[in-house]
Amino acid sequence: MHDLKRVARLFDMRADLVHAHPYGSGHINDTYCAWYDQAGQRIRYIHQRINHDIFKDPVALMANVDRVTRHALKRLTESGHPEARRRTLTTIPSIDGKPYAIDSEGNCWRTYPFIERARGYDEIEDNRQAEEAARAFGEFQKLAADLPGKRLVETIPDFHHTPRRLSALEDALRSGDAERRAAAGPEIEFALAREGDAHRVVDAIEAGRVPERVTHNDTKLNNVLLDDVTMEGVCVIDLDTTMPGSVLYDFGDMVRTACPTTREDEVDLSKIDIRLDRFESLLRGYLSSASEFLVPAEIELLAFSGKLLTYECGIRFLTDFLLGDVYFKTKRPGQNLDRCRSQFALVKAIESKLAQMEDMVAECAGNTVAI
Ligand code: ADP
Ligand code: GN1
Ligand code: MG
Repeated sequence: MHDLKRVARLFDMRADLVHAHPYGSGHINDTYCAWYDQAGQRIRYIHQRINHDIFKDPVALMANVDRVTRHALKRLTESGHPEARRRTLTTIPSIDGKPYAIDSEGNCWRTYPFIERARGYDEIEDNRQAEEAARAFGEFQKLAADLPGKRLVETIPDFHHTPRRLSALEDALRSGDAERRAAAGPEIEFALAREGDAHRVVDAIEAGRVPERVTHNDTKLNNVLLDDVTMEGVCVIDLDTTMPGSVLYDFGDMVRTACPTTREDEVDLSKIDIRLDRFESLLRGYLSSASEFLVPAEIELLAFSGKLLTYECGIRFLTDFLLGDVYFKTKRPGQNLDRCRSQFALVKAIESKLAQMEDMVAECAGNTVAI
């Protein structure tokens, strides 16, 4: 737990800190919910320490976030949206007017208003939630599409370059712990056997068939907050990886997190399957906002992207397990290996239903766009 009183003093808060506590279930940053008193009214904010072991240039990252959120707010206010500031993250400036503040230990902090009456779901409860979340991510991509100015900075280079993720696994096999390597034998074999899949999307991007766009790149379902009452997707959060990418990375990660029958670290692999009804809801929601800008090559790869991103995430958990759990936060020993196993079980489930998923894409896209 950091000293939040000191953090609060770095920002232009206009209210007094009452109490702060760790918040959320993110794997990367240190997030705190902080209650403030403003002339007798209690309001809360999010203070977040950016993990600078993972994001090497937090200042450049915050320049991205600042550009994207200002652009979103401009569009929302221009359209007369009555709750524009609930529909996008907005940064509270530091006392010297920056969208972030650096503390005396060199940590980079940011502060967001707390988005009230909404929450993110680690496990989706029904199809409506999946549809609304996917629609919100599609809207986010649409909004980012006309972001003015230069290309956004790549906050983590090659973030979704699956072949390079596989190379990183091969490096970890050489340098990682021998005992852990022995424990993960079948998973290592599984990962290496699917090398061909790893290339499919990056090859399509390199060939110019799939365009580079500004994408979110971390569309885990708990990175969109859904309204407590209407279930509408109100605000896309966790913008650290918003940068040049492919819509396939975004849609694929939605499939990975919305469609399985279990949690990301489920240990009973017999319970893991992919829900096709949920996949259909995701598709419907996503295409309702994204169909107007998607090109045929992107649509053709939508179902496959679910398999790819699940495979890639499994590789990343496995690599981290071999390297001693240095990247993803863990709550128990072996959690990254459990996460890897569940991702690979999901890959298998997707493989067995991929043809059906592809038919669903063709049908749903045929109803919404002319391809
Ligand atoms: P991480 O990169 O570690 O996943 P996130 O930015 O996703 O960090 O934040 C962690 C959690 O904090 C989110 O899953 C969400 O529950 C909550 N959260 C983050 N920002 C806000 C906000 N502005 N309003 C309400 N909740 C938020
Ligand atoms: C991390 O930050 P969070 O918890 O939303 C990770 C994603 C992974 C996800 C797996 C910057 O997401 O890429 O898919 O864990 N974020 C980063 O749960 O690496
Ligand atoms: Mg998150």
